[in-house]
Amino acid sequence: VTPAAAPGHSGNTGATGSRRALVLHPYVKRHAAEARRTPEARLEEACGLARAIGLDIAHAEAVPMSRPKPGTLVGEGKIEDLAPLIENGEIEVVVVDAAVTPVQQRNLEKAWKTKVIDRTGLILEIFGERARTREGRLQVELAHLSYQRSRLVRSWTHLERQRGGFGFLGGPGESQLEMDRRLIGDRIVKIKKELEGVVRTRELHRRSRRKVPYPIVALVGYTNAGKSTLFNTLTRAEVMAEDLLFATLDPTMRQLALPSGRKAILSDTVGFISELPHQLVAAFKATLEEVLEADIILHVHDASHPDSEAQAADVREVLHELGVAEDSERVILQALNKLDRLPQEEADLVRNRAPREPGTVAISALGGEGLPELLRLIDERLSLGRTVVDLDVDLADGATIAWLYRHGEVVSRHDDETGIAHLKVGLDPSALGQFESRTLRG
Ligand SMILES: Nc1nc2c(ncn2[C@@H]2O[C@H](COP(=O)(O)OP(=O)(O)OP(=O)(O)O)[C@@H](O)[C@H]2O)c(=O)[nH]1
Ligand SMILES: [Mg+2]
Repeated sequence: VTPAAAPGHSGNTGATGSRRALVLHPYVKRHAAEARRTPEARLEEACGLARAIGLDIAHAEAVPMSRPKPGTLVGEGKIEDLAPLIENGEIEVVVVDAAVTPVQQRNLEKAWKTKVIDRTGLILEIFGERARTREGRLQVELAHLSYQRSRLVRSWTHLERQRGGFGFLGGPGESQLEMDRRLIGDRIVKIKKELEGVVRTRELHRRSRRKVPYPIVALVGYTNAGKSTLFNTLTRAEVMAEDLLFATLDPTMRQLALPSGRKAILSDTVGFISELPHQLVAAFKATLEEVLEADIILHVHDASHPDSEAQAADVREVLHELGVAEDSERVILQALNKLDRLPQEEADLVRNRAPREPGTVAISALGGEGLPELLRLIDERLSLGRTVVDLDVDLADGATIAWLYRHGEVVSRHDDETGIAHLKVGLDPSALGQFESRTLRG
C-alpha cells in the first residue's frame, strides 16, 4: 500500500485538516483462504475509506492473527511493535478495519495513547461529512447514536470539533462521556420522530411525482463504481463525481431522454460497500426504499477493479437484504463500467462477455463507449410493460388529447369529419391506470 503522503510530512496541520493515521486490517489466517477478497485488497479499501475523510496515511498493514484476542483484538507482540511507530510518527488516529468491541477499543487506546476507530466508526464519519440534506443528516446522526449507545466510550470528539464538522454530540460543550445512555435514548426517539416527518413529506412528493408517469431508473453499485459519472454523462448534470469512496450520499434525480423519445427519471444514490454497518442500512432504508420502487435498477460495476466480482456480490447482498429479489418483476440491468481503464485484451473480454449475459452492457461512463446501447436497452425494457390502446376522443376534449400526448406515446392519429380523433397510444402501466381513473372521473 502506498501511503497517501510522504512519511515525515508533518501531521497536525489543522489548516488543511489532514491528520496522520495508521491503518490496520486484522484478519484471522484460516478465514483468509475462503474470503471473497485478499487481506491486501481489504487493506487497500480501508485506506481509501480513511483518505475519504482526509486522513494522511503514514503506515498501513494487514495483520494476520491465529485468533482474535478478546481484550485487544490483535496480539500483544503486534501492539508493542506498533507502539514506537505510533508515538514517533505522531499518529493521531489508528484505524482498525474490523469490528472492534468497546473494551478492545479502550485497551488499544490506552496501549497506544491515541485514538482508535473501527470500520463502522470510520464509515459513519464519512457519512457524517457527506450528508447534505436534512434527511441525510438525520439518518446519519441516528446511525451514529445507535452505534454510540452500543458502546458508550469516548467518541472521536476532538477530530469532529477541529473539523468543525457534523457535531454528533448534541449541545455545545457536551462531551460523549457526559452523555449517558438515557440522553442518547431520548435523542434517538426525537430524531426518529423528525425523520418520520421528513419521510412523510418526501412520500407526498414522491406521490406527486408518480402522477407524472415517467418511469424511474435507479443507479446502484459499489462505492466508486462510477454511478455519478454515468449520471452526469447521461443527464448532463454536474453531480460531484470523485475518486473518493462515498462521494454521493443524497439521492439526486434528473430527467433522462431515451432514443424512442420516451422520458424517464434517472436517480443517483449512495454507493454500497462490503460490511456496510447495519445501523446505516437501517437508517438509510427510507432513502433506499425509493430506489427499490424504481422501474429499472441499473447496477453499475467497476469492471476495471480487481475485486469487481466480489463488489458485485456485495451489492447483490445488500439489494437482497433490502428485499429486491433477482427474480422479481423489476428489471435489474448491469453496466460493466470503466472499459477505457482496462488493457485492450481485458476490455475485449468484457466487451465480448456482456452481450452473452442478458441485460448487460459494457460501457465507459467517461469515454462514452456503450452508452447508446445502454439507453437502447433501458428503452426496450421500459416498453415491455407498455400497452398500446385504441382511443376515440372528441376533438373538443382538448385536455384529454393534450394529456395523452404528454403522458403517452401517440403512435398514430386520424381525425374524422364527425369531430372524433382516433388515436393509437402507447401507455405505461402507471399512465394507463391514471388514464382509466381519469376517464371514470370525467
Ligand atoms: N477511467 C474511467 N474512470 C471512471 C469512469 N467512470 C467513473 N470513473 C472515475 O471513477 C471515480 C468514481 O466515480 P464516481 O462517479 O464518483 O463513482 P460513484 O459510483 O458515484 O461513487 P460513490 O458516490 O462514492 O458511491 C471518479 O474518479 C471517476 O472519474 C470510466 O468510465 N472510466
Ligand atoms: Mg456518486
